[in-house]
Amino acid sequence: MPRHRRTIVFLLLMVGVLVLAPVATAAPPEPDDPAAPYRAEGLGSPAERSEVARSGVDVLGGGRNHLEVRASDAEAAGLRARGLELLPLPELPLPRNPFAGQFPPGYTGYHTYDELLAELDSLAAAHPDRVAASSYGESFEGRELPLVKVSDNVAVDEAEPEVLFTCNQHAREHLTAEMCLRIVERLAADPQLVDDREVWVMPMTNPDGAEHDIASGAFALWRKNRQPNEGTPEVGTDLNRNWGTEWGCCDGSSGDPGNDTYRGAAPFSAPETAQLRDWVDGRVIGGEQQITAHIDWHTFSELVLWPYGYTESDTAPGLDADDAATFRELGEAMADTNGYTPQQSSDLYITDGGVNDWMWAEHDVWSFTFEMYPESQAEGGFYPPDSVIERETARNDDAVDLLLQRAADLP
Ligand code: 0X9
Ligand code: CA
Ligand code: CA
Ligand code: ZN
Repeated sequence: MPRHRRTIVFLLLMVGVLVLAPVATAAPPEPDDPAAPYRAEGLGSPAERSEVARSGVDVLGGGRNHLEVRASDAEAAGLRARGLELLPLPELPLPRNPFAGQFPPGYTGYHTYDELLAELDSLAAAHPDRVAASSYGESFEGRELPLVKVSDNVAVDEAEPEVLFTCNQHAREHLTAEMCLRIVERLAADPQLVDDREVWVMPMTNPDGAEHDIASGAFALWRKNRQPNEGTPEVGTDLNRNWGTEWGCCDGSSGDPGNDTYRGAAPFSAPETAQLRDWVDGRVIGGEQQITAHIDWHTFSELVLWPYGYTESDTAPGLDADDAATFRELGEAMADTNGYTPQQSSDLYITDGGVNDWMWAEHDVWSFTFEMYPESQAEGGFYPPDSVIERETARNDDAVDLLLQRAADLP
């Protein structure tokens, strides 16, 4: 190519880069789901709510008489054809993010994965006798799965009741990572609380998904992990449908890799659930599971939920009437402290392959799901601004303390 032509080609390339680059960073593509939020009214029974949850729509949250969902036009028409009343909800005015990979303005109080690890390290450095930061494995994309132990004599495995808190199985539920972080901070600062307890915290059990949710210029509304699904372009498994107890039994999850509640190709097919399982299995020492109680934190709807999720029955194999009564009593006592609504998880809608069912069925761990703030999509849904973090995580301090207290004398 003659020299002047090369120059022209070079100049054209430069112009292309200059024109395209700002477009690529300032206006990233919309999430590829054009669905809109709705409130589905008049769902007075768990069966009706489960039916809607099964229809393929993205369930955002729910309560005693309703569900909030994201539905495409076709899905909304289908639900209406079944006689359902669908009220459009406001689309959140979510900010665009000028800094890909960071939280946008109004959200910078939330921790990215790197910021979370740095915070855990600095807490461990500040309280070396009470806080130990480590990892229980690696995510699909190779991120360390963070694990924190908080206890007196933290380096020693003492004969103390052990309690586990897990956060952020669902990527877009960022407030939950802040909840786990607060638990670590508060227990680290108050030696009395962990004098005779061993508290384990997994603040980000789905780091690939959480990072993906903030990776572009807009929140991705991402729920699952980031594992590819063989033979399809669809990415991700819903970690809270991938657990091995009654996996896929009851139409409480999806077999479609494109669905938000895809259960995965097999129980524990996600490295994130498999390694969490292995770690909990490893807490069986001398034939005895050391963990007595567990909360898996989610957003949103302001609920306290307990097993089983796979069946509407209050009792089922491994969960008798006494167990059900204890779950209810403890769940209600915790809900009394934060104003959430307490119920068996299947009273919301049926889910199979959820973590609570496995924790109880496999290890007799008193395992709860807390669905945090807000109550509704109308109050921010999965994306409330960082100004609520302090208030809405502190709201659960008493419930956490109560669970720690009760962990000593649970059956
Ligand atoms: O569906 C879930 O996994 C949880 N709700 S969320 O909106 N955060 O995705 C609820 C799990 C509790 N179990 C049952 N409802 N059965
Ligand atoms: Ca200890
Ligand atoms: Ca111990
Ligand atoms: Zn969730």
